[in-house]
Amino acid sequence: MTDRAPNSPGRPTVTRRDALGGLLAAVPMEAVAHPMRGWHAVAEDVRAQMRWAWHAYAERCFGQDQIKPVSGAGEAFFFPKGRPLGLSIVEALDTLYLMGLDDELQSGVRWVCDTLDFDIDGEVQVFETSIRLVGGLLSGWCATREKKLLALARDLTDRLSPAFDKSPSGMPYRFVNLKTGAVRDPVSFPAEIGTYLPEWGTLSRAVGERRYYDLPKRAVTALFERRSKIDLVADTINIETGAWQSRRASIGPPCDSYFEYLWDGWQLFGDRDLKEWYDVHARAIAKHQAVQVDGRLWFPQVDFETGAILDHHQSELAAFYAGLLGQGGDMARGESYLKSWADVQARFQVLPEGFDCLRFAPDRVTNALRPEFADSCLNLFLLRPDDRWREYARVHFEAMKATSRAPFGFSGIADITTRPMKQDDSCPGYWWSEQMKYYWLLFSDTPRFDYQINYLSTEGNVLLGSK
Ligand code: IFL
Repeated sequence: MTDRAPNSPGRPTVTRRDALGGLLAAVPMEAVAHPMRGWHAVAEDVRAQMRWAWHAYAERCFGQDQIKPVSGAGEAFFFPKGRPLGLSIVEALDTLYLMGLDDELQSGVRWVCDTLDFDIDGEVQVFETSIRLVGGLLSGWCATREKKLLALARDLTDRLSPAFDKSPSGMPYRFVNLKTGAVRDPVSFPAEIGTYLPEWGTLSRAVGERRYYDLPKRAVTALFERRSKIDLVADTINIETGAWQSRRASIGPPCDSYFEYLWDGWQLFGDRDLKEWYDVHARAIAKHQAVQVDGRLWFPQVDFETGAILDHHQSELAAFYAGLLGQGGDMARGESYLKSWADVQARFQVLPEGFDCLRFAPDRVTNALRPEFADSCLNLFLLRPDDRWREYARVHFEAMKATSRAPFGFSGIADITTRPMKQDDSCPGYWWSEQMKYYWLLFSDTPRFDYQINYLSTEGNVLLGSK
């Protein structure tokens, strides 16, 4: 860093364990009751599935953004009619490293270094491009120290920056043209405004330019300042005028990772503003959104100014909040919320995209190979290494194998209520970065990961802790 202010990126100051005030030091890894060999056998299975899926992708459509796992064709994520950006490769890099799949990693790194070029006259969604590609390139760089990955991450971040620079409020526009810097769409959402600091701050540290930290910090500051009197944010805002476009507060999309990155910014960079803002929102959410239904903890949507409940829909994506609650120091609610989702898993085998907590029934029957449940299992495990989280995740993994394995990889589910479940022939890029890594870290005890001091982004990218 050239010019470090008190709140700018520095050494990591808070680990997941510190967050619980040292209480966890009393729970050594050796206390895990299940025989290690049993968990390691599950880990070997996870790695075998990853290797198999990688080779199917490499043989059928290497370099395409995604594979269609039922038909075996390639699929675009960024530019339907243009150049593919090898999204699945970028997302997989650090997972391959952690699993010790070094030949596969080498072929992935080679493809990225030889092929990727972001000088494209085309428009991308800033949020998705940052969490997936900037994060994937940075975590690949953290794992391999291949300089070209860092250079590509920086080039791409520079191309995304006009979305912030051109905004009167500092909150980013949703879309930017990678070549011209033209921006579009000022009507945005908390997650798309506040999910940048860990990636851009890591870049800031790596290249010694604080601008990469300041841009997303300004965005998140502007959003937090617009919270309601009861300390909630609504889910839609005009970033040019600063006017809210909705009254609905949610811990799920499109707000979810805004909360996550407040905590993460504190964890990674020791930025006290972010911890304070996280705590303000966490208290308000606990006060106005937490409800018990049939003995289970849920978080309905509420009016952001009055706290009145608007609906009882629960997005599967909100399952990440169990892990975040634990990280933020509220282990009791974190455990309880994960148990609610584990009950849904036990009843329906695969979590539906949406769930009505009053009826205890799906209200959206798809599942886009979602990783959030496994994400929370890992986060709680890192805080308190307990077999419960491994067992929840093992059930999740076994269900995925039983229902999502397709001829050329793993597929999302079109309807989790049918038997057999119908697959939807899609494998989102995050599958390579998220649940496969979460399972592996939960079961393997790999020496390539620092289980004490680490950081995984919202997309599962390891920005700290690859060894
Ligand atoms: O891109 C993924 C990431 O976990 C996220 N939101 C949705 C995706 C997974 O469901 O932040």
